[in-house]
Amino acid sequence: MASVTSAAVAIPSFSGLKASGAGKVSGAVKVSAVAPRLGGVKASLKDVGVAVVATAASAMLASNAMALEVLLGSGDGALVFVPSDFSVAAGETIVFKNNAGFPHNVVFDEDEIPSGVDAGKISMAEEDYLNGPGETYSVTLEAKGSYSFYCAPHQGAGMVGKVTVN
Ligand SMILES: [Cu+2]
Repeated sequence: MASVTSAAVAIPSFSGLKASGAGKVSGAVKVSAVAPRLGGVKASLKDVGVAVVATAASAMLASNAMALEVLLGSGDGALVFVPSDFSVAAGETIVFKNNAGFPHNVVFDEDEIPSGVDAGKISMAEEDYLNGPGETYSVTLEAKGSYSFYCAPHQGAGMVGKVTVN
C-alpha cells in the first residue's frame, strides 16, 4: 500500500517537472512512464535544443534591432556629423552621440523629409542640447525616403547631414 502511494505521487510530480521544463515534450513524458531514464535523457536533449533555438532567436532579434551610431563632432574636433551622409533600413534606430565640440542637437528639416512625416516628432527641440560627453539622442525612422538634418548651433558652420531610409 505504501509503495502504491509513493508511485502515484512520483509519476505526476515527474511529468509535472517535464512539462514545466519545456513546453513541447509531451512525447518524452509518455516515454518516461515506461523507461524513466531514457525519457530523462531525451527530455534533457530536448531542453538543450530549446535553449539553442532560444539563443538563435534572441541573436536574430538583436541584429534586427541593430542601431547605427552617428558621432556629433569628429575625432579631431570638427563640427560635423560622422558619418554625415548614410543609409539605414526603415525601423532601424539611429543613435546620435556626443563626441566633440558639443553642445549639439539634431533637428530634421521639415522641408526635406518625406511628406507626411512630422519633423517635430523626430527632432530635438531647437533649444534642447546634448551637453555632456557621450550623451545620445536616438530616433527611429519608419517612412522611406531622404531626410536632411542639422545641428542648430552649428548649422552655419556646416554641421548638416542626410540620411536615406530604405
Ligand atoms: Cu553641433
